[in-house]
Amino acid sequence: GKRAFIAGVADDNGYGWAIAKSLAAAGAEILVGTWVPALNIFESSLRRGKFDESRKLQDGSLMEIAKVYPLDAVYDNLEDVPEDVKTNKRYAGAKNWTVQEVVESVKKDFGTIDILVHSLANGPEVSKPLSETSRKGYLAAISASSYSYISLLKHFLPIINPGGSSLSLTYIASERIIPGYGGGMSSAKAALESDTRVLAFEAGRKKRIRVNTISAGPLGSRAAKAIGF
Ligand code: ZID
Repeated sequence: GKRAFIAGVADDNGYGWAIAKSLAAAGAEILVGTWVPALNIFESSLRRGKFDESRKLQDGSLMEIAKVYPLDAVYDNLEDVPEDVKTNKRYAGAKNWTVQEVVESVKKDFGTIDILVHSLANGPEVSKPLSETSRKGYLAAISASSYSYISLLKHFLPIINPGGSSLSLTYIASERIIPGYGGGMSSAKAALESDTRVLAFEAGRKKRIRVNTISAGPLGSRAAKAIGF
């Protein structure tokens, strides 16, 4: 069977959860990466059976998540983490959640993966038009929504089995004007799409690994509701 790591699952409403279910139904072993501030509530909801109804697969069995890894994909390693985040109450309780540390843990626990899914994005100024977006907000959107994918692929590449596959989620606002998708999120998706082409070339040459991005349709996820979509 194949093993998949899905980054960006913190409830049962988003694309990450739905993709995990499809992969589980196809027989894959499921590992997820959950944003650190959302970790406790996600794990306790899982444990208390709150997701049991939506864990149901077509054949009546429940999706199993082999392991939940805390992850903050805007930090590549511990040296990147500022002091105020390190000591933040929501972060101090978890450990090994930078991209490099998560990949080291997955390697230690499971050895390799076959499928990497990036289902995460964040744009703190998404509700501001691009022309009113701050430098800080713009760079934060790119860091969380675009570079996070480069970083995950870069660190996972050595432990993705040849012939494996990698996927992210994009949005048509990269190409067309969609008012309301501001804060540099349209730019972040344009970068993600361009990077997908370049990374497909590089990872294909290096390890026969496919790199794709899917332009998603509307889904009432937590992220979509937060921006009023
Ligand atoms: P989600 O909230 O389920 O997933 C986002 C996850 O990212 C959450 O679990 C967060 O905790 C996590 N996260 C945020 N920051 C970090 C971080 N630094 N480190 C680790 N995790 C983090 O929402 P989702 O399922 O909507 O989002 C998944 C992907 O789908 C994202 O790349 C979206 O941009 C993409 N996507 C979603 C939609 C949608 O409708 N839900 C659309 C396009 C792309 C879209 O907005 N018409 C109108 C709107 C849309 C499409 C068509």
